[in-house]
Amino acid sequence: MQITVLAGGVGGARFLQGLRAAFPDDQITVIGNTADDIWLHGLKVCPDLDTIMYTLGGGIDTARGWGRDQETYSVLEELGIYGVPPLWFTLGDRDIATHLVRTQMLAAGFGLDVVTEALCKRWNPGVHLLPMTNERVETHVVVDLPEGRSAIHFQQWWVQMQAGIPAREFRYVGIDEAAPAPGVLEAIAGADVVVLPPSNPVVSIGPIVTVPGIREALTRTPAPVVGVSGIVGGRPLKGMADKCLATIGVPATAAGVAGHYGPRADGGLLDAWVHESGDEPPAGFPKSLATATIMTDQQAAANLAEQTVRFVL
Ligand code: FO1
Repeated sequence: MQITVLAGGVGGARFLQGLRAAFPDDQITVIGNTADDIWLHGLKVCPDLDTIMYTLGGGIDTARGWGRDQETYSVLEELGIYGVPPLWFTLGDRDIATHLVRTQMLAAGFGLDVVTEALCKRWNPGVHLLPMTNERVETHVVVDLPEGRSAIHFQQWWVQMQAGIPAREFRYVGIDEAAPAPGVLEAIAGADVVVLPPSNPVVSIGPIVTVPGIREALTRTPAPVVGVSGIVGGRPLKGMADKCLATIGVPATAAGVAGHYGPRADGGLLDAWVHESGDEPPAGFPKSLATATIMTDQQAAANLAEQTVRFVL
């Protein structure tokens, strides 16, 4: 069976661990968000691709859900002593090696898809990890700073400001010029099932489905498309999806997110929706499943992933 998953960072990676455990003999292709990417100290950092690669490859810092395990921070310390910013984005020494390999391969002219494939040869994540596009796309956040309204990089809003000031608007800079990376459209058209896991609907799933051609591929694929809520009882399980949803005027509820993605019959993305027992089912969906969606451990993630796929097959 071909399972295709559109995924962002921590929530998506945890779901993918469960999916791989539940369907060990099936082909899983992941279309990873790259709008979180940031150039720092001359290095291309791809947080969502790396979180998926490290998590499934066994190299993730499990406490944080991002970055490497057994990490050291000598380079960052030295940058601090040199007084070279930014220092608010914690890059560990092992993680920097990944960005060095990626940056030199990009400089040699390889596409991000080829770079990601090369990095995955070492990590062997057990899924086929594709960037959503090879072109540079960055989510910038419009905020009101003392000096006036400004657009800052998503990571600065998310990490340095901890999303502490309201985002007036999210802009996926470069997305109009982006094309789906090689293999992306085929992975959607040829899937037996497509899953939108509990990743951030605005800054993770949002950019992926905005890459020209991807939304159309999702509405056209013969495969059932099923979404999983990352919001339980009106609260995001991880991250700050509620702050992002407020910016686009979507209620921070499971039903609100389902409505935002929309039922396929009305031109939306989803055939089915999986949400936490006790949360409101979404209106207008032919199929919705109420179950345990909190991935407290790998078994819970595997149970959720298995139910999500079996529910629509
Ligand atoms: N998140 C933080 O909250 N603080 C950090 O210093 C930080 C560094 C970092 C370095 C590499 C990486 O791959 C991810 C990192 N993240 C950090 C997480 C990152 O902001 C998020 O993973 C995504 O961008 C949101 O999904």
